[in-house]
Amino acid sequence: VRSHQFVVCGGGTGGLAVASSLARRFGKDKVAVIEPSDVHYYQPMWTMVGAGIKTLEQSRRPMADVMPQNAAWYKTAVTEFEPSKSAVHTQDGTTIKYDYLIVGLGLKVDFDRIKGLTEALEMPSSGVSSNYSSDSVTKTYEYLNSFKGGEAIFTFPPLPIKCPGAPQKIMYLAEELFKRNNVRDKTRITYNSAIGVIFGVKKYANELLKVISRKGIDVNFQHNLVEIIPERKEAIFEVLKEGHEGERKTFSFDFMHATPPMGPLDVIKESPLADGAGWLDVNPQTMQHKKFENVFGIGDCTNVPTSKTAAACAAESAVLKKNLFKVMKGQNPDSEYDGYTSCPLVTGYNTCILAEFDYTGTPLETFPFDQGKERQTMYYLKADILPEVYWHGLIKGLWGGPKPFRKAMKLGLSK
Ligand code: FAD
Ligand code: UQ1
Repeated sequence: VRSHQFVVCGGGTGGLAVASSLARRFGKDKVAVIEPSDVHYYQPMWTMVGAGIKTLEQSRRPMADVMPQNAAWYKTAVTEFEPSKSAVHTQDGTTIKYDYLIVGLGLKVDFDRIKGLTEALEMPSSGVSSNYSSDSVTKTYEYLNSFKGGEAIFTFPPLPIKCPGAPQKIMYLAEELFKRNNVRDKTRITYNSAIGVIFGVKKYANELLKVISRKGIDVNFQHNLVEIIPERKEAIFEVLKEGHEGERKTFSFDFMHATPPMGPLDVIKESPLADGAGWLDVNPQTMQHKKFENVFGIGDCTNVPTSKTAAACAAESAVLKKNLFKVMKGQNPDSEYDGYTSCPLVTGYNTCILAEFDYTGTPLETFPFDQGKERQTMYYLKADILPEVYWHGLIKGLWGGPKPFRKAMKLGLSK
């Protein structure tokens, strides 16, 4: 049995953002990070990797290089939470006790829930790819750039998923690439989404519908991918519309970008920390666990009702740290997360709509211009500036989101 003042589960975006600050502030070995992976990925770059703008290597760092120096790294997976004893158990048989626990395990990208998908991703020349895994993201560009025309299908699963903009961003980039490669006029592009809207916030949805109509993309809402038959290059969708119960439609494809359904990790789902749906049950304002006062959650693994993004992790990390320090002093955790999240909706090889909004779905924009418009500046922010903010700011615990800039730009008049 080992013990540390702080145990952070997961060395992803949220885990590192918190662990880095705690390790700096409290010193050697007060903080433990439990993380089995050798590498850390900047996943927001995978849209750009899929489009051939960046390489997979550019999105990757050795875990040892991003792990805070002062933290004790347990290179193993958490297998059980025992919050009543302030303990976690790991794959290698260690029990680690804590005063404070921070859970940032991310979510499960559930490729196996679509029959035939894993097989299709592994089969050479299947024409099926997905930006949602490091194993398949490089295939996206290989298939897109060698595409000779035909049917190109992009899918969106039932919510919640991480970065709900990503399944359509790659489609806009593909459309431009097809044009450049002179195959656009031989191609039908279809977007099949399990949900009923293109984007959850009306302001941005309206602009995206214009992009879709300009690019001549076919959209089918309430079409949920359930099966791929790779040998026949066919995909089966269930129609979720009222009055169409049980209806299935088969689409032939030459290329398909699949976004699999996502859900909570089993280790959280099966623990006393989960809500009824299996997500980490935290107070959406404070990030503190609803039952265990010495437990906090961050990022994709939590049940906070906002879009799951790295941008959300940034804002959550600032609130979480403030509230953790309050709780440590026996004070009330009164710093409030407003649900801030952001999605840089890349609409082409040099344009982007920078969506930013809160729990109520109200735009909460950083810059003093209308971010609903497609802009080149926002493309460069996404492609070249945000990666630096991530590596040098967010995962070092030094970037709590753009709120201070937003307030400065709006002369203190913004939320
Ligand atoms: P993660 O960063 O996924 O980290 C979870 C960590 O936990 C991992 O290191 C994992 O190895 C570890 N882990 C898992 N199980 C265990 C276990 N049992 N024990 C210990 N450790 C474990 N966000 C944006 O803000 N902007 C974007 O443009 C954007 N685009 C995206 C595009 C794509 C294609 C994808 C896939 C994501 C995108 N995101 C974007 C989302 C963003 O990457 C995630 O929301 C963010 O990384 C979540 O951070 P997290 O810490 O919750 O989880
Ligand atoms: C952000 O802070 C962040 O984390 C570094 C992202 O993840 C890559 C984002 O995509 C965005 C948009 C933000 C918000 C930052 C600004 C400057 C608006």
